[in-house]
Amino acid sequence: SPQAFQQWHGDKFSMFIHFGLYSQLGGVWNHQQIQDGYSEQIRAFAQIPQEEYEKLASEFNPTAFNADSIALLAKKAGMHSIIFTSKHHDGFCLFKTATTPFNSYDASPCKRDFVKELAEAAHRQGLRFGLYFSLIDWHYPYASPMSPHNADFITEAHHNYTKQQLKELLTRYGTISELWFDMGSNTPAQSKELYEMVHQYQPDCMVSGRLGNDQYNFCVMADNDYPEKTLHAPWQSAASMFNETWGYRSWQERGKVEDKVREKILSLINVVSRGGNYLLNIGPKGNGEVVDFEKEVLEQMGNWLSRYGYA
Ligand code: FUL
Repeated sequence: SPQAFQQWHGDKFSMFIHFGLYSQLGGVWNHQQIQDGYSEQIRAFAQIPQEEYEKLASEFNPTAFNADSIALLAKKAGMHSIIFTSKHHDGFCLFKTATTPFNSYDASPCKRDFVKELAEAAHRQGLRFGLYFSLIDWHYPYASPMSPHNADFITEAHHNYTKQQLKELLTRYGTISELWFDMGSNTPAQSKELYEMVHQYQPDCMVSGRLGNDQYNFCVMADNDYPEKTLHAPWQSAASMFNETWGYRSWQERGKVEDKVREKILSLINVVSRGGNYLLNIGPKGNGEVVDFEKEVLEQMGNWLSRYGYA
């Protein structure tokens, strides 16, 4: 609806969070820095066997993950919503689900539902809350086999599995502002079904273009990409702090906070002045702690915005 669009468009600046089992590795496997590919996809790039990767679930206990302080940080940064990786390509669910034991509540000592924690914390801060959801799944046994850059097709079993998880996500956590589907090779019928399902449970939820087959409420640029002119469809640019990764990378060269603040403020202005929404990512460490550098960048962006009356 036009109202849902207006509301979403009003977000302008939002926080993306990539957090999962991969955060514990921080871009390192077998004492080696894995240079190829994004660190959230380390399972594929380092060819980590499934059993080894599953062990990470039994060690996952991010005691420093504090949803309230993350929501507060987003608010201080002048952001209006938070989009969280409910499930990335590795298939590990950061929420309690009946569909698979491979989730942070059942497979991990922490027994936590991070979607719930963040949804509640965001809503408490008056922020909107949305979900990233990967349409490829490297853990689900009846999906197409792992490939770092796409599945050949989505099997019917996998599509049904997705629908069950989506129903849980859309019915248990209050209002979901956007569903950031990623990396699907859906058939037109599969995309349409998911699109309709989202609106059945959450009429005002905005669906990302990466669902495929023109079933969307807003377009997403390629990763870290900006259009060269004003677009007239609803659109969003999603950016990581460093182009190389979205998930935590322990050995990332970060440079100076001031330089990053300037770079990201220029991107924010570029996007928002052309009518887009800017989604800026943080990748907390495996223990759940927000990287100091990223925290400082966001705080300083917020200071700048409030100095000019925008936050
Ligand atoms: C991409 C994914 O493959 C990356 O891992 C990341 O999640 C980015 C935001 O979207 O398509």
